[in-house]
Amino acid sequence: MKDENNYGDSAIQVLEGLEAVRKRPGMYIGNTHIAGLHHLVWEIVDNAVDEALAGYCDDIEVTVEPGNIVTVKDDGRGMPTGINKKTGLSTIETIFTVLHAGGKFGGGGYKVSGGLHGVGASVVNALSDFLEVYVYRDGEVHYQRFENGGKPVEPMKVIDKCDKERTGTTVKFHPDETVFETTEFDFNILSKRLQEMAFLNKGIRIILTDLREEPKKEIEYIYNGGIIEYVQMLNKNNTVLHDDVIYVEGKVDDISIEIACQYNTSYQSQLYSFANNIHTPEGGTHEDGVKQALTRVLNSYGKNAKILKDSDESLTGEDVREGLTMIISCKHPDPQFEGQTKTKLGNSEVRKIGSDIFGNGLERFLMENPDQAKNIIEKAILASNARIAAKKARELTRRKSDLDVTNFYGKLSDCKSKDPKECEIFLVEGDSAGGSAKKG
Ligand code: 1YM
Repeated sequence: MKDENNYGDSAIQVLEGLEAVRKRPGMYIGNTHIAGLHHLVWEIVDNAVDEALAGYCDDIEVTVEPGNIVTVKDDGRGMPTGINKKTGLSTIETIFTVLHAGGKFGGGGYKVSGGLHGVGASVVNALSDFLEVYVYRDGEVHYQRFENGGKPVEPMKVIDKCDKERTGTTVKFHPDETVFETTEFDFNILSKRLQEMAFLNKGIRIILTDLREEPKKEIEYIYNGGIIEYVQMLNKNNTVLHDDVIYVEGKVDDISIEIACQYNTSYQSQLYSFANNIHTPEGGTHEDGVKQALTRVLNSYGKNAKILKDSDESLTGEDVREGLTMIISCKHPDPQFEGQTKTKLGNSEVRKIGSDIFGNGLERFLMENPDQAKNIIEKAILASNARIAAKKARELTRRKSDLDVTNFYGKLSDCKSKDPKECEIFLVEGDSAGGSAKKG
């Protein structure tokens, strides 16, 4: 999958300076606590992942050195090294010093891995006390260093020759201690997110190395099965209901969606959705569409295959999600994030795309695997029966206690006096009309 839209040097737009980022870092990276600190790494890793998704990069290395210096290295094409027409600066300097440069707003490249505040390399530079970039391209090593919140020490220059075959980008930075509450990177936060990135972007190899303590820690993630392997990991401590993970993918108008799911014998559901590699815990249209299709297709298949009887109630969304482990990953050229925490996908066209693609894929899986289909539907029927039985039991208990309450309160009537001393509750003896014979 090569990105034909190689606009390289020309499409970068000049918007604002880095001072704005330093004044209000929260606007760009959420906060200046531990989460914001790690955002710096995600922004640089996102650019490398985009290069991988464009089809040019296989390996991404993230290294934390003593002193919390982070290096992110990829083996992509290397950032463009020419002069940018609009800024008159090298493209590299433009990417690192002009807010919103890097193509996101240029209309040329399509940046998939935009973080929550995906504004890229210049934000990281603005919030670092130093940043260095090395670009291996055309047999040369191009280099530039920035200090003190993104100020170039000198223009980009060629510092060495390299093998013509060698290409890639390396970015090394140290977060500004006057900006962040802490500048101590957390190995677990880094490794968890990098593993998630490797699951969500199959085939990319991501290596994390921590050199801050002896012995060094190193961990490598590569999942050729992508989200299929994610589901298998989530289900590893469960008994699965069918051996094959159901996997469906499709693309409409540059919007792609991938779904992997597998039932286990538990009663919980583990459903995680993502849009452009960002977790969407508030759900959204991608999740809605897929959930709708799951309920619709299991009901229709169940009826056609006579596993569900005509007299049976339809399976609800909750019935069909019991014991389900599912990953949904949507990639959209222009994602709209909504909700309380901006972690809900809002693009309305995605609902139908998700529903159609997953619906067709699931139907096909059920037809091709009738035994697994039967297990799945029978499990949902059990969930449905349990739900119906629980509802009946609830209604029965409620009716019984309603009866008790009516029996008691039916015998009460309001007091007539305004004087609190006289305002005892009157029990009405005898007649149910509650009119006459009142006793204190
Ligand atoms: C360690 C971080 O940033 N890699 C990276 C970035 C770019 C390219 C390749 C790239 C993109 C394009 C063409 C294109 C970027 N380029 C730009 C811009 N790794 C890291 N690797 N050639 C190279 O999108 O057309 C922004 S990022 F704007 F110059 F194109």
